[in-house]
Amino acid sequence: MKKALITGITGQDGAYLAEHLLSIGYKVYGSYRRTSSENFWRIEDLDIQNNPNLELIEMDLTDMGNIIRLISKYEFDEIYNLAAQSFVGVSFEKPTTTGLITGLGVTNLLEGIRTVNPKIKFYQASTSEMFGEVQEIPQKETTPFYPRSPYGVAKLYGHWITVNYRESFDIFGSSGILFNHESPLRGKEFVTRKITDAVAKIHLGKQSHIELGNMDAKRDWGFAKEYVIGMYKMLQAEKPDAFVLSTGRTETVRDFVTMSFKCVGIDIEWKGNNESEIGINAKTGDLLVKVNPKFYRPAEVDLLIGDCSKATEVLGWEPMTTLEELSKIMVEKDIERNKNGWSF
Ligand code: NDP
Ligand code: GDR
Repeated sequence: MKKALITGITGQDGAYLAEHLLSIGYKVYGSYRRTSSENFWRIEDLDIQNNPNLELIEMDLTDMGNIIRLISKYEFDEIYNLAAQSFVGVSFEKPTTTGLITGLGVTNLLEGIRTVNPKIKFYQASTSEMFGEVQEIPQKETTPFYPRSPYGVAKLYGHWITVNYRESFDIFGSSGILFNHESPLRGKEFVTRKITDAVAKIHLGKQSHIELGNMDAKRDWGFAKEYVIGMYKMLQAEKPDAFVLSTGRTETVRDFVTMSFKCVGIDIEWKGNNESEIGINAKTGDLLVKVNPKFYRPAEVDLLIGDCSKATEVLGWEPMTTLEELSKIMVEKDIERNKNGWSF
């Protein structure tokens, strides 16, 4: 039985990856950080919390001694590093913390592998945020990086240190350069889930409207459940490498709002622009969306669109779910949750 460690098991991708690895016969160790209250709602939602092959262990990414002891104790075959301070907006307010966890945390894990067992395969959760300011359309593995946030900069460090340990110490370290991927397990601070949760609440009469930031930002959004399979495939490939996972389609935040309201039968009409833009119900004239500049970022990534042909060719991976289908899955789940008074 193969043994995998997933750091960040309490996050969106950690939960889906655990579900996938368990389904193909892995023993999965999910690491989480010590907090005053437990945060396992995602693995509960996927109903894997009582799976005998899932073991939850406490691990602090910023503590190398702790990491070395755990790697020695459990003898993992594969480590998937998904833990991070992952919210771009917050990284402008907490750049040092973001650097320590999202950046240096990667070195701590790689040092653990180098020290205990260099044969352990390592997956690093890299990101399209490393592309940042547009250098090329679409973005692929060879596109130059130009990060636009402390998060993007920290991830770029994690990306290159993985390459460096591969070249210096022959460690099987691969990076998945994943474009935005969403699901009903997405945290509500991220824009898609913020939108689908608000649409559900507006539909149920629990909220009047939603306030958002930059409506013109364009993202390449896919379905998280499919992206974690790409992570697994990267560690089964013949050799370690970097791979883009994306859909090849980009839409604005505004488009995603329009799409999500359509799921509950509401057509939205857009008026004004920038800070004065609003979205109203085309039938009733009710205000549904308002721009609030407090959600703007000090520096923005305007346009992301990925080319995943290398992953398709080498790994046989490709995205399946359209953005319309994804927004429907998310809105329907949020309606169900809001009806049940569920707050995550
Ligand atoms: P989430 O924000 O849902 O999950 C992040 C995980 O990291 C959580 O389990 C969180 O724990 C954990 N974490 C945060 N801070 C620490 C810390 N100090 N020590 C240990 N663990 C910590 O992210 P996703 O699941 O969406 O993303 C997974 C990874 O992939 C992240 O590294 C992210 O940056 C990256 N990524 C994500 C993309 C996406 O579109 N989703 C795209 C590209 C890359 P807790 O629950 O306690 O907060
Ligand atoms: P992103 O995702 O920054 O791309 O990072 P997020 O959903 O936070 O933002 C996407 C775009 O929407 C704009 N936006 C808003 N964003 C938020 N969160 N809230 C708002 O109200 C709002 N209004 C407009 C943002 O400005 C941005 O342009 C995600 C994270 O999962 C990262 O960890 C990951 O690396 C990248 O995706 C790929």
